[in-house]
Amino acid sequence: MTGAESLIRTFIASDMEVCFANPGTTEIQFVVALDKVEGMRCLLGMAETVVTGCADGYARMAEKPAMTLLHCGPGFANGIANLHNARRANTPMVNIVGDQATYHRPFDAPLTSDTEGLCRAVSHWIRTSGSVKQVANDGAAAVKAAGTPPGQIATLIVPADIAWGEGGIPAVPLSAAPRSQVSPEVLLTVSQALRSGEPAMLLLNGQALSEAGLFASYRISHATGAKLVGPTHVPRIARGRGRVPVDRVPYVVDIALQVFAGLKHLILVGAKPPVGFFAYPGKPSLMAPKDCLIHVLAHPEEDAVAALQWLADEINAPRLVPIKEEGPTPCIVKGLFDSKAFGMTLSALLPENAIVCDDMVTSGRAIFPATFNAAPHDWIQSTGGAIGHGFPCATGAAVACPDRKVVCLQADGAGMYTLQALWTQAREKLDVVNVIFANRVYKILYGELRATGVEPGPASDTLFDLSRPDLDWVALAKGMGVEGVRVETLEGFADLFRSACGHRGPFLIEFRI
Ligand SMILES: Cc1ncc(C[n+]2csc(CCOP(=O)(O)OP(=O)(O)O)c2C)c(N)n1
Repeated sequence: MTGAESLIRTFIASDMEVCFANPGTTEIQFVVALDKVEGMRCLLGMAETVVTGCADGYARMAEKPAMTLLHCGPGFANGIANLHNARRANTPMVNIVGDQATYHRPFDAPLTSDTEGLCRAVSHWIRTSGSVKQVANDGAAAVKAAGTPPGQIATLIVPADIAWGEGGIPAVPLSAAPRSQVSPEVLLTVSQALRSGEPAMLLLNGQALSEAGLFASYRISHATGAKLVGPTHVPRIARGRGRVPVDRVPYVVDIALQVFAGLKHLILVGAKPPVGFFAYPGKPSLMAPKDCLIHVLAHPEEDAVAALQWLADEINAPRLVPIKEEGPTPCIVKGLFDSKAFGMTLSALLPENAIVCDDMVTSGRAIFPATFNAAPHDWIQSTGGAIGHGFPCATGAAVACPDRKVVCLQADGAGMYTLQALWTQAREKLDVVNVIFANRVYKILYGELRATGVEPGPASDTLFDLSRPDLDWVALAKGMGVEGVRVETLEGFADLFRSACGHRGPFLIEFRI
């Protein structure tokens, strides 16, 4: 058995069943093994950042490690932007990176690079396999590292001669340690802060954004008056009718500062302290007031749900609290695009149990409260600020959950980074409705420029204006096998979205705004 085959057999035994890939010559032995061994579905992404974005969306929805197969240092490097997003989301992922044969490396052939250096930049765990007999053990260790709470990026580099060498031995799967429990001292300190009667807020992330985590947080909020908020970019949140309505920390610093103004206790639950996305002259980096005490109830790797439930019981919060409806009633709004009106319209039509992937940039700023009362759904979003996450993330989510409708809300500039994912959607017949917000500008960057007090000049217009020529998304989608239609009004969107949701398979709506 080759080293590659022993590795693939180990992954299958570790409950990994999908391989998102863009292989090359150094990965040929893996492809041979995938041909031979049953149990792993292969998907091609026609750019590595599509592959890594797909794996991210898949793992977030499948709730288990995703696998990628990438080609040498340059292939991995192409995938870094969405690996960065995945890392920020604590997504469990195993990357197999083929590389030059060990004895060939000193000859410095063209694809030779600092593979370890490139991989280290975004991986929590990294290893280069050194022996055919050991490579499967390395793979089992990689799966364990990926699954270590809260989820990690594990990268195994496999030189070609280790992959093709005979004598591979499949390894016994290794399981990751469970989440650690929050200590009683921490729980008591936080419960005292909540009982103080001083203004308090829970900033929730990761596991705390699950339905159970949100409900326990709601009980605490109900009993103490503490407010609840999520991060600006949520890795995954359970939301919709009957679920706890929680808004995100606003992106714009001045508005975010208002959210935290007057707070005396900020309690982090799987979250980091809230900071500005960027620094701006004269504005603070930390959004919480200087005199606000920051408590950590649960670190990202700890059992946040158990901690929240314990806390809710400890402060005698009732077990059953009716969830108060917030946000507008879903209805189909007419007229031109507006973020809130779009949210209300989407709310009226979103299928039950849908998965929404959000890479909307400015078009989505007011959408969260406007979709509180949609049918129950999960919302996943780019978490690391590297744009071009929506299409691939939606693609991976659709692979993980074939029985759920995936709705990809994609800004046009960001969409151009990874539009090849549409081709993967077409080829795999994935059930995704892609909505493109075609404003034909990098609107956010015009905003950032004007915020400095300067009006755009010829350079900014060249760099931030996406027209001349206008992108034709319907044609772009068609070229990749996805049917698309253009709309210019909310009612036009509503008609088309309703009919797209009545069919299976990929579809694209270009919303000219
Ligand atoms: C990988 C990456 N490259 C570049 C940027 C810088 N950047 C941030 S937003 C943006 C433009 C976004 O434009 P678009 O997606 O059209 O959304 P809009 O601002 O129009 O809503 C760019 C280039 C980034 N965040 N990530």
